[in-house]
Amino acid sequence: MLRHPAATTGALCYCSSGMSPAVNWRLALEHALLSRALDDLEETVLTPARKVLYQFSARGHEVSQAVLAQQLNGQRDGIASYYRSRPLLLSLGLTAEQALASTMMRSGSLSAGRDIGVVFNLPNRDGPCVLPACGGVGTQYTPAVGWAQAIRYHTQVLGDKRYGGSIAVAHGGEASTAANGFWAALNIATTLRLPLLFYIEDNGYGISVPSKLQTPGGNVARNLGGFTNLRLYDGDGSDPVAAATLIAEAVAAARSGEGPALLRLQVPRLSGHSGQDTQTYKSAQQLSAEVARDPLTALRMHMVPKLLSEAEWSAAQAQATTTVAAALARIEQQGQPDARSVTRYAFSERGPDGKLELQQQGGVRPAGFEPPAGTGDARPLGARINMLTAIRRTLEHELEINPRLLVFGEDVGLKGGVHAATLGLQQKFGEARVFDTSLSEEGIIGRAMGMAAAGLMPVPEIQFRKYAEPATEQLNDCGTIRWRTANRFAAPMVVRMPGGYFKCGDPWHSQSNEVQFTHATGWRLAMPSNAEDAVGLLRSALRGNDPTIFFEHRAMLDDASARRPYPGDEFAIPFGVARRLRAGQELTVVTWGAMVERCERAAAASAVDVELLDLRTLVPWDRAAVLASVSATHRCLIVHEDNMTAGFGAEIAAVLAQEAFSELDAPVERLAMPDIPVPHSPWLLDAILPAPDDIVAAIRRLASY
Ligand SMILES: Cc1ncc(C[n+]2csc(CCOP(=O)(O)OP(=O)(O)O)c2C)c(N)n1
Repeated sequence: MLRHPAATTGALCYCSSGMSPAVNWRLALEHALLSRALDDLEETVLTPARKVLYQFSARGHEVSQAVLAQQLNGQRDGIASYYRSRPLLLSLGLTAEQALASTMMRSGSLSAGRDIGVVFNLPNRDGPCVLPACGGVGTQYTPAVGWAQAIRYHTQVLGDKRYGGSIAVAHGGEASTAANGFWAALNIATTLRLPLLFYIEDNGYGISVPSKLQTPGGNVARNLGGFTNLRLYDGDGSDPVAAATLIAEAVAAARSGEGPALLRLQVPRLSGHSGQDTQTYKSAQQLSAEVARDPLTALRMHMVPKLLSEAEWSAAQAQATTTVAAALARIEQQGQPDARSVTRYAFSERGPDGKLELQQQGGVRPAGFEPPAGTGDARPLGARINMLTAIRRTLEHELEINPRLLVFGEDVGLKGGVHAATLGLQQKFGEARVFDTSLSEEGIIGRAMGMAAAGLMPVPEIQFRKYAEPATEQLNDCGTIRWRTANRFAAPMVVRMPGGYFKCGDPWHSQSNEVQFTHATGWRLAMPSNAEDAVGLLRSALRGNDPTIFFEHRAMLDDASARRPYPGDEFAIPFGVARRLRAGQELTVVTWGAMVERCERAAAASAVDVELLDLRTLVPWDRAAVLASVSATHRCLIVHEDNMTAGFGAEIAAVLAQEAFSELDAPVERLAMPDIPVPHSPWLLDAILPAPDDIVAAIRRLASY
């Protein structure tokens, strides 16, 4: 057994305090046996019968997880689990029926049949809460960081005593410690000394790849010996008593307020990685050595006869089998999940009464904060301000009225952001609410997800649009949370993201590529073209109930054409409503973002009676306005900055082809960037950006078609 209690040195201590934690072994046994009985049934009956299509056995992992669950008694403990966490979930309240409904994809499944049956979630606003798990290995870590940081925020800023002494737990296998998310989380948790336990079960294999190919020497705990602010614990998970001691020590270390702890427990994986895996990569000797290390056998030796008679042990086993059989009988009666509702809950929805069908957990509303509705009436105040000031002022007001709102990202603190959108906000609201992060976009978005789950409204900044790429997995998984959990969880947040060309371009800072977000389920997307719209859309997003990308076009932040008077602290614009900038009868131009101003100039110079629509939001986009306009003008030009191929213009053109075909007097035309990265030289940039002259030419060409 290896324990490393020193926080700041690399010295490893091969000793244990020997402290015997209070474990309810009978309860641990009950949970472990329940898990084993479920695996037995699924492996021998339900998978061969194709009633379970994707089986993940936790055989070998049960006992340590059942013991860990007993330590998770903080009122607001948050657990980021993975597909082999079912014993932990069963010990935290998941019933055998819920488990079987999920793996058998029946109604009553925790994801309504939408997700793999061991990818769980357990909303809980008054006890240990299990965040929605993902299939992606390593994705669980940075959301756990967000939960841990939210614990600190709730305790220290909001004064919510329920969070006092609570911890976040990130549960993963040893191969997941090779993934980016693990390192992002480790770095943040140790830097900020967050109350987080990395609970790693090392079963020796990531599917078929041995531990020694995941980390040098095969022991990540040993390799982390020099990591500042990390307490390390390492031992044998197939010895229940030794494991219980380490678990108790590691949990206590994470609860101590001195920073994170990492516990690595070696356990045998007594089945294939999943139902399909026949383990041909293990020798017969290895397989039997693993069976000899079965923690349930060791638990039996520990309990019988000291704590339990032979007969009681057998009765406990029989009870688990009976419970699972009874659960199966009930689930067999349950129907398939409702196919008519499978498209529901990609986004927040309202019921027939007009009220939000609120998710059980995630975002400020289930936590009890109802943001004011806002108004569509602009009350312009004072002189025109640029878009940058408009954004800053809106953030400032929303920070004032919503104590759960946090603004963070690279350089957003003292510096006020590299674009200056957050200038002065840290000075006004303090470092807990407006703060710099380490350079990890996965960390920024994953953390935001965990914070949202814990009832906060995170407003992360991605410094430049292209640098959202390291966060792609977290962004995609965040967007699908509501759908994956059938509205049990959601993670409303607003990701501010400057992008597009400026005075010059380059392949790194000038990408727009907004179309990528329109394809990511669950994200709303705003691309304002002026200061007033920026205020209204940002406010709607900040008070909204869905994750939103707020794209701040760099060329517009200080452009004279985008300046408007501040429309007031309650001004909010609903998403999906285009602005008609010019009424016209000969041709419709549809555009958004920085192309709006160019199209306005072109329309004025074209001598054609142009109707100009600024979509303002792409998810949702105002199909009705575009269809109505094109039905009246019979011609349509779409102008965007994003690359031509599969840009959002292609979507609009396809909708027009399908729904307005008989109305068209000319082909729908698109003007966009060629399919190359953005060039640096202004000369080259000008050559490829749709310019007013190009737009005029296209308008005239189409008008005379
Ligand atoms: C990002 C990602 N890459 C690859 C996979 C495919 N995959 C699923 S599980 C797995 C191995 C993970 O092993 P480990 O983290 O040790 O957990 P264990 O399955 O052993 O419990 C792999 C490669 C995935 N789900 N996600």
